Amino acid sequence: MNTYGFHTVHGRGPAVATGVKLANPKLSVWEVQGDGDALAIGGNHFIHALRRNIDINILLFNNEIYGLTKGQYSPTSQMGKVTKSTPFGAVERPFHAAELVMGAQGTYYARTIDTNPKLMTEIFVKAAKHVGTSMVEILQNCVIFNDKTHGAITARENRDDFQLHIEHGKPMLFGKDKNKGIKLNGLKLEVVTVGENGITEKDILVHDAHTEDPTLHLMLARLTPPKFPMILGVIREVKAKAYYQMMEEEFEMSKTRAKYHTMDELLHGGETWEVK
Ligand SMILES: Cc1ncc(C[n+]2csc(CCOP(=O)(O)OP(=O)(O)O)c2C)c(N)n1
Ligand SMILES: [Mg+2]
Repeated sequence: MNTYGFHTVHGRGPAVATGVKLANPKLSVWEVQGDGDALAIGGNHFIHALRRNIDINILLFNNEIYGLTKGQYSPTSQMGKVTKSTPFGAVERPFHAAELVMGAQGTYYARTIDTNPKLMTEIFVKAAKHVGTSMVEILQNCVIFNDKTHGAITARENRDDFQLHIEHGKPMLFGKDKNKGIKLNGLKLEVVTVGENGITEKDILVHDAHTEDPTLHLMLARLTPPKFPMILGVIREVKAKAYYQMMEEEFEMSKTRAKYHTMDELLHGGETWEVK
């Protein structure tokens, strides 16, 4: 890649990316994080980069483990997971990264998977175009320390049933014959089959990524196999002013209210003395 970049302190990438973007809003800023990095040591920085809607793109590579340090459990490791630091199984409930995005009023959340570079490219392009913090979660395998952690979703025999690629404005259909779909039943989502029990395509939810209310986005992001397919694609993409835009507006406004406009005016604005 023909780009500038640098490594920062583990977990503090969002703080550095925030500074880079605000110092020069014309830059396209991309920040690469791991699940331990973004959701454990850097959880605080992560949520505020989302809440502030800094116009940066966060790529969260979620392999559900601390890979670099050789296999300790992370906040996304599944409950019961045996790792170097949980020899009898993890007793914590894992985060869905999306829960933090919605909880922090994030404006863009998409999920993709390492085995599908085409979908990944589409999502990255959309993230780049989004004004505000874009958070792309990439479900990633760690061959050495957490092999096949997303195996249920990627296995050839399950792929069609356990992956649903959603698109704004399109019905949420999936399966080999594209006849299974997601239906809203009261306050719950369920999987139904078109053509069975009087279900028609009209019963299937149509994806609205642009609605401000995050309720349904969160419900979709929380679905997991085997009961549901994993939802991939752009789940949430809503318009809101980015931090640097509001900062620039405030800066302009402050100039109209300012008592002094130049350094000279400031220096001569008060009582002055001449030293002889
Ligand atoms: C300030 C600081 N604390 C701890 C570490 C040690 N450390 C390096 S990588 C890592 C965890 C990496 O896990 P994750 O973010 O999930 O990335 P992965 O290696 O799995 O891609 C830790 C704890 C560090 N480098 N710096
Ligand atoms: Mg990791």
